[in-house]
Amino acid sequence: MSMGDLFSGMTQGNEQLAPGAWLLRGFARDVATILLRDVASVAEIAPFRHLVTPGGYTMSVAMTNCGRVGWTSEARGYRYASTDPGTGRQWPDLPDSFADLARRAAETAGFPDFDPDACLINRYVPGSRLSLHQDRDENDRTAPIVSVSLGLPAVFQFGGLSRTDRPARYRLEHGDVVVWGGPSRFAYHGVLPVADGYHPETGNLRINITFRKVF
Ligand code: MD3
Ligand code: FE
Repeated sequence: MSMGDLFSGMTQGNEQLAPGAWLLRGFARDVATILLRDVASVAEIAPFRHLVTPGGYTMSVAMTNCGRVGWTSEARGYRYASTDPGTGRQWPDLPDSFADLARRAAETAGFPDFDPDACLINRYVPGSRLSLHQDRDENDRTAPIVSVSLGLPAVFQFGGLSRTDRPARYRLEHGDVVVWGGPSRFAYHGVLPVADGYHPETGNLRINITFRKVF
């Protein structure tokens, strides 16, 4: 698919944030209830936890994973592992609803055949934040990352390839999907403290699901 196709056809209404970065407003809205049900099922097997960074800080965001490998943080660093350090068991399978959505979103943004092997689920309460970082623990550097926002809105920061590039800000709402590929794959990004609020589907929570290709 060419850039011209992307601008004229199926992605009409979608917003290109930067080269390779596409904001698909409301792309997951019609499956949000199913996704949230499946998040709850994953969390029954692999409970959300507040990971501690290698620097000794407890993260305000609680996390869990599903898929072949999951992202974890330990004293010796960040890594992908096939077992949940909290339970000692394999991460739960990627629910069909997740795999289907991730694939359709990536294809819409011009990345066909996206086959994620890792899915990180972040849970925010009001005040939770994620400081500016790069995602670079994945070995497949050609695959995009697909992110799905559910529940309370958040202000997302999207910077450049250098930590000191001043980030742009975007409000991400329930059902919004962003695909980060190509030159945007290694951009710095973060989430400002989530404001207090109420969402009919999640109460006072924001849930973010990211799909990654590690191997
Ligand atoms: C841009 N999550 O899990 S999603 C993360 O809302 C993470 O929970 C945030 O950053 C959240 O690592 C942001 C949007 C996102 C995810 C990955 C990216 C943006 C990205 C990777 C490269 C560039
Ligand atoms: Fe990230």
